[in-house]
Amino acid sequence: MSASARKLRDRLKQPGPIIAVGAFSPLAAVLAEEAGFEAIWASGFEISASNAVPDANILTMAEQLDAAKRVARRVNIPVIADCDNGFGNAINVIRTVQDYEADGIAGMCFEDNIFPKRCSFYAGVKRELVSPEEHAGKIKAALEARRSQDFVIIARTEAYIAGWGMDEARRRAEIYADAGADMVLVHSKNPDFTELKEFAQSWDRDTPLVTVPTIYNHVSADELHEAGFKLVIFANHALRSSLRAMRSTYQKLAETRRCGDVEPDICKLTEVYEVIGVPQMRSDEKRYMPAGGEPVQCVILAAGDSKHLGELTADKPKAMLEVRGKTILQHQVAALNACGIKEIAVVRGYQKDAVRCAGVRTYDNDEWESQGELLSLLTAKNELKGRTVVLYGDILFDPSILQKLLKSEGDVAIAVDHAINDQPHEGPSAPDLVRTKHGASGDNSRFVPGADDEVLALGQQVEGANGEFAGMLMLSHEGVSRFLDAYNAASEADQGGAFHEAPSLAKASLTDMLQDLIDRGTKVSGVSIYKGWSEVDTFEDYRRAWKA
Ligand code: SPV
Ligand code: MG
Repeated sequence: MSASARKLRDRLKQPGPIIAVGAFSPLAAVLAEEAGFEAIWASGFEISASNAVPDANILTMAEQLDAAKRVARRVNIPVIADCDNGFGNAINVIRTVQDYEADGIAGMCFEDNIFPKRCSFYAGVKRELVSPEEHAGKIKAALEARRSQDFVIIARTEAYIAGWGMDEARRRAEIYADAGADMVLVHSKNPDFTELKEFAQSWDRDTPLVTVPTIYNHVSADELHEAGFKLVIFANHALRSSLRAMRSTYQKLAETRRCGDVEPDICKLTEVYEVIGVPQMRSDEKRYMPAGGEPVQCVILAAGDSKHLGELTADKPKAMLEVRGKTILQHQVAALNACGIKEIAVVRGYQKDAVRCAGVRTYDNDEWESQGELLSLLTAKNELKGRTVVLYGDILFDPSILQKLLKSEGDVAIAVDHAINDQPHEGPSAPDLVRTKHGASGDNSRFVPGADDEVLALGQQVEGANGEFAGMLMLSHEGVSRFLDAYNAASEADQGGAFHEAPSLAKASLTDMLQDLIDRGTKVSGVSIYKGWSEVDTFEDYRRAWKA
């Protein structure tokens, strides 16, 4: 907690003026920090006004502290709190210091107004000051109450404000400096800066001076510094600018009764999102939460027939094979649901009427015999809107693989199983091989589960492969448009010839299209996995699936 007090202390020792700017809300404070201010002034005037009450000790100490600490939590610059008169006498000051310091405030200022106070600027209100001796007692109480010597105690005199002139202002300022205050604020509402300038120039104590130039506002921070002030407080300008902006927006809305009319004068929603950290939240969700926060849909490709399972698939596609009491499709739906994916579409073709499963929509590729997976996927084109997972319909997999895939930052990401080096693929059909950037040498020592490794090539005839495509693809919003653009370009250029490893674009598989994307310069991320999935292509695969 004392880190911010230390920061303020260190800064005060450095040359040049330091400007503290009023911020009455955490949002305002974030903007102040963004603008480059080095400190925040938790202004009693602003905090009171933002609660629609006068600055006259109407808010309690706890309310003022709450506002200041919420500001302090959101910024990395020190917060100096305006503590009015310490919210009471010297005894109240003790608790005020302890609580403000404990809540991460870097320093506090309190003035020699009586309790309850009146804002320095309100005209025609009762104004009384405590004796300088009483205020010195409060300063001593504050100095002894702080836990860290870094916590900055600013003593403020309202002598000028109360109309008592230079001599009383100086007498009080000296008493407060002698009592040990770290800084002394001499407040004035005289538009003519001459008198205050004279005060500062003739100030002969080491205690640095503080000023609030709200009324002598033609004087710059640098001129104030030149005159002898170290800390300059721009106390209430954000509150005043936002009041005017809000009033005009409300008036216009009430007049026109159409919210679009104020749109040109207000910031975009996205500007709000940036300031409040929505981009950060997005990446935190990816890092720390189970996948599935963002709506994701899935398309399962189950249109093809099976060449190696004989009678087992005579009346149904592989997706409808039963494995341990559930069909492969039901296993897939359960894994998708476990990852928060509820929007699931299945592309049917071979024995389409046998494809039945609760919680899925179906699309039909009636040309399944003459078409490949790519065109099957495109029959469900309506599903390709935002983040989309595409699954082969004959794979069983552990939901943790899907979780890893969903966490990928890549626009186009596939699950790549690196077990292939240790345990060569068995069975009659060739696996979908993958060569990735880091593992191109076949060295799996760099294998990090879930890590993204750029895919350089994929297909059944890939040289130097170090992984196998596990039949799981994820496209981000951007990935979907790249995928569709690439397909459209390929389709325009198509003259019926071979498309990558396929005899034609019509017969292309997913891997052909992915290779095409790579060739067109789109990065395909390979999310590293090691086993945890199986394809059901042969009797042997099917037997193993039952064992698992
Ligand atoms: C505040 O901002 O609340 C101050 C400075 O105390 S002034 O309003 O100028 O008194
Ligand atoms: Mg104040």
